[in-house]
Amino acid sequence: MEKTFMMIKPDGVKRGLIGEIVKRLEVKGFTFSALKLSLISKEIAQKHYEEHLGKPFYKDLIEYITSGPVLLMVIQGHNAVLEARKMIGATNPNDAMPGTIRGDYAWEMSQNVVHGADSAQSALREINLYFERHELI
Ligand code: IDP
Repeated sequence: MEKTFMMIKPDGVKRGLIGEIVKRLEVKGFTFSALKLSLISKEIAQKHYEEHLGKPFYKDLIEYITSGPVLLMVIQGHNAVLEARKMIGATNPNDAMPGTIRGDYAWEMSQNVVHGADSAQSALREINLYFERHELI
């Protein structure tokens, strides 16, 4: 079993998509190691997205991700990182296939509903950034 990190971003929470997205993950067969509604601080957001520092969209990205509650998730399953990324779809919703979360629910790159770690290494880094050890079941 592999663990990965996912987040329902502020636009997803505001639009009432928590249930839809959690249901998709459950029906697929993922199990949950942790689920937490949270308001992310600027400091944590900057750590999460440090690879994008200096890019034209960086400031807006930090403002958006800290603009409202997010749902933080640690999910587990076989090849969880890859399988979750497949379910999420392409970063740009215009390129995301129907049937993927972004393909079905998002229109804009800057408001693309969900985040999923892109490698096992990122998953570990992001899980440690958002969760204490005792929060993981
Ligand atoms: P990912 O979320 O699919 O892993 P990343 O390249 O890590 O994609 O980008 C992180 C987030 O930054 C994206 O989900 C998206 O919200 C935002 N982003 C990435 N590139 C752009 C862009 O060119 N314009 C606006 N927002 C962007």
